[in-house]
Amino acid sequence: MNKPILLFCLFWAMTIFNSSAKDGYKLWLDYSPIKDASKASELNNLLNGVYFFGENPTYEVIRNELKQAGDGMLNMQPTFVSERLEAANLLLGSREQMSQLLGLDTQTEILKLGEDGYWRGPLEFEGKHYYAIIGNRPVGILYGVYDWLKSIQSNTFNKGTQHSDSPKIKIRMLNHWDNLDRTVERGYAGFSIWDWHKLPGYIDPRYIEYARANASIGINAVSLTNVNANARILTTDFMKKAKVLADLFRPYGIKVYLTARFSAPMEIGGLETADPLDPEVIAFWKKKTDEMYSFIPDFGGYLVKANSEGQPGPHEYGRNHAEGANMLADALAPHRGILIWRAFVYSHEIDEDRHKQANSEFEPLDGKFRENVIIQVKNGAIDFQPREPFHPLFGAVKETNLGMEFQITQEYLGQATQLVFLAPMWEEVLRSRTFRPTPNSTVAGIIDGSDSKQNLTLMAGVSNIGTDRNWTGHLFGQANWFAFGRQAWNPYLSSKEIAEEWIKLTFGQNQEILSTIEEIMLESHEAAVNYMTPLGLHHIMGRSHHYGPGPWVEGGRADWTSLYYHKADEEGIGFDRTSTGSSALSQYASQIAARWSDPNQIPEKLLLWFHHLPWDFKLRSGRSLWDEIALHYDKGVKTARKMKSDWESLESQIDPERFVHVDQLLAIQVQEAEWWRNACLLYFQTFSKRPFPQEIEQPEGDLDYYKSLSFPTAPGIRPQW
Ligand code: GCW
Repeated sequence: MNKPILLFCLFWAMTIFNSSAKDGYKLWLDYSPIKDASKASELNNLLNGVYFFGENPTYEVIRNELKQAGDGMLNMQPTFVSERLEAANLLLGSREQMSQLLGLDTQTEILKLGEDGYWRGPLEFEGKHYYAIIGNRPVGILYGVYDWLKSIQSNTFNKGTQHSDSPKIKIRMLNHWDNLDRTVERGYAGFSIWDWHKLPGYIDPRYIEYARANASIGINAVSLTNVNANARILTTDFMKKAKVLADLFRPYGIKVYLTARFSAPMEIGGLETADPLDPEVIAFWKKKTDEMYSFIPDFGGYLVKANSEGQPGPHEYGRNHAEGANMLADALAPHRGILIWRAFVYSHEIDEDRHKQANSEFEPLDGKFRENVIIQVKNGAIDFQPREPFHPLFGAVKETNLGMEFQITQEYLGQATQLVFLAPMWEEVLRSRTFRPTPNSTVAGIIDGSDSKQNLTLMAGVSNIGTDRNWTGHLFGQANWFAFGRQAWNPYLSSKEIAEEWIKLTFGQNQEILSTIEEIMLESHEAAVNYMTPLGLHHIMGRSHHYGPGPWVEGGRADWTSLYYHKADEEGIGFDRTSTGSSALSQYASQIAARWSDPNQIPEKLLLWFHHLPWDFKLRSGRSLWDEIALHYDKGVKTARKMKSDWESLESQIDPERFVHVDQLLAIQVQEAEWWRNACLLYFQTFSKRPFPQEIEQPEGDLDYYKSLSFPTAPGIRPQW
């Protein structure tokens, strides 16, 4: 029997015979037993006397969490004491309720932490020492509890020191691209976890596990449905279903949002138009929205994709995005609802570089949107590519609330067969200097309001969650869900810190495991960029499913072909976005435009995004462009192989279930990396007509073979693509 099959059988046997098999279902909330006796007794002591100030549904959630934590970490059940402060060790409550126990300084400090912040630390009251977790609102206390439990699991808890934290972004949101029939657009982890058919009567236990997981990383908003929206979600029947989810999520501090299809007044309202200035349309949305709030009093609001990729929108009626968004925002405003309008708009009918279209549409509308509107902007101007320069809208508008949209699901980044840790990519975007509105502004500073005027702040991530037992298809997809929550809470965290947190919670404290997995994770994104789209290449994936390489994709809508983006010919390769080309660079601050217009000054990782250059153009290494492209592809493959062998070095230290799962997928990843390299280099060689550099492994295979591959059952495609 070959090794993978042998390992698989072992894994199967473990799963069958071991009900507590590590199948990833528990995510980072595994609460594994504490081995250190003194730490165990410290926690035991705290859990033996948990005192809540007052009552609240969120406290029930906390009690449940403490029970699970006590059970997992100590094999004990906490004792909840009520009315007897003297019997308590761990105090939980709000600043107001606990004010008589807190000095003025601590009270002021906590007050400054705002709605979702928490303070935790030692307290002395009437001669007795306690440990306290305090927030201004119950959800703050919940966040404090999760943070405290995390510190115990990762062995950093110190009872004697204080710790406080609060999120920098107000709305920390998952966007599900889930359809009502449970298919998931760009979802690679099975079907949608929302079982609309069985709602409202049947509550899947997963809903609660989902809410716990999100709350544990600070996520406080979810849009349940696909942005390619179905108006049916706004019918009374579906509102009743959504209400059940909203009620379940409320104690976890999570608000429900839904996607609104712009043409809903026609589809479910019987109107002849969806014109945002039409009084009947306005009345439809007002009535619909009032009805929604009668079911879900704290409904978050609507998320809208309009006039993009065939979705209906205000343009049909000669209205602009502000007129469309404001009409919906006005319907939501009396209920304090938020309207999130996506900036991902482009049309093949407009003869303008796709990179420029969103900026061209939204910049002139700056200042025209209502206060409760947020424009949700993808991190880059094209579409979640393995690497994109930051979107020029960040910095271009000054009077408009901008939110960030990242894609957690790995549509263009290996889907669920590849381990690609996305935090380094997000970190790169968040730290990018925009030079606007001030010379030191960064993307993070704009979206968290510190470099911009906005109070209403948002970070959204397109979910990678599905019905797969481990939630995300690839175990390491969990790290991306986790990282998204952490970066939405604090966009200045480093990907290294986040990786460490996740590894400790998922795999424990062992130093070798930690350093090996951390290295794998931190090199994985650059590796994927190298074997897919190095040096600024982009959008050269297989048609529609975006699985694997497809640099030859042509025909049909130009802006959905690869040729549109790489523009390879016998002269050279790359998209000229300087003033001699599409001038997309002029949408950035002048400091950036000036530097990036020069192929010798632009960061090489973005070179071909902005320049069309000859094959023998010399890079900073002294090598030709062609050689560098080839070397990057080859390097990507070599890193993928190294990731696999590094993982294998941990075989004796990781439980067989998770070891085998990841090991099999890494084997696929290596094959896919080789496929990418071979297919792209053989294809580009037909233009460059140059040999491959000696030092690389010579790409093998036959270009026609690669071109002939087809994947009609690839996951995650919506039927009409
Ligand atoms: O990334 C592209 C996807 C589409 C998606 C679209 C969007 C929801 O290929 O599947 O549609 O972006 O973000 O609206």
